[in-house]
Amino acid sequence: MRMLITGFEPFGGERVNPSALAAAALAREDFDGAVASFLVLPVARYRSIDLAVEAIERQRPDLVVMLGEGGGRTRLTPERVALNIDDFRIPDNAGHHPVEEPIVPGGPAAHFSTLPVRDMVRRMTAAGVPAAISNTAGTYLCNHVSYGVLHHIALRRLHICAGFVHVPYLPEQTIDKPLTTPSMSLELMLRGLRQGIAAAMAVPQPALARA
Ligand code: PCA
Repeated sequence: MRMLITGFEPFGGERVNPSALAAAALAREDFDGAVASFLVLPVARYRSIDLAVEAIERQRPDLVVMLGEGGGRTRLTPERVALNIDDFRIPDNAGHHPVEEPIVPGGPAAHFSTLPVRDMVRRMTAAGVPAAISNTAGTYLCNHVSYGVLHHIALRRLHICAGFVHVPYLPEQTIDKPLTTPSMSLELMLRGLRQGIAAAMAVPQPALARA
């Protein structure tokens, strides 16, 4: 069983991105002998999808868990869906600032995550980690990469279970933010994400069978 975990580089004036730290830490862990690798994606339109797809084609993982910073969120949030729209609130790190543009012109309006989002949330909360299903990943890079990867998997009919999980800010990222800004320690994030990955690994065959 092979697993690819992605995170993002920092953006929006932040010095760190918790998703990259979590991806790197998780890839070093042992998940029942699964071989895990991680990739830190640029916050750059299309280049991010290209790099993720390239890694998928090279590694042919059974499971792809994409992580991103969801600043302002209180919980780990597995995303149910990715929309075919780029509507960036701020430019990406490469200066792109699309407004209401499709990611894949003519592509389906949305792709559902193929991760077991409900089981993931159940296991995360049972382990004492705040988590909830999210019904929108926004319209920035996280939604962009999620849609791009799910679209590639659908088009190529790959037997890969894939989806996106947003994580809150780390406590140290909130120092210069309003008093009520939520955050989560890396330790707690990892505890929850381990449960999420275990839930995804429990998805019955042939969903996880090699293509
Ligand atoms: N979060 C952003 C993009 C990169 C990241 O970590 C988002 O939620 O779209």
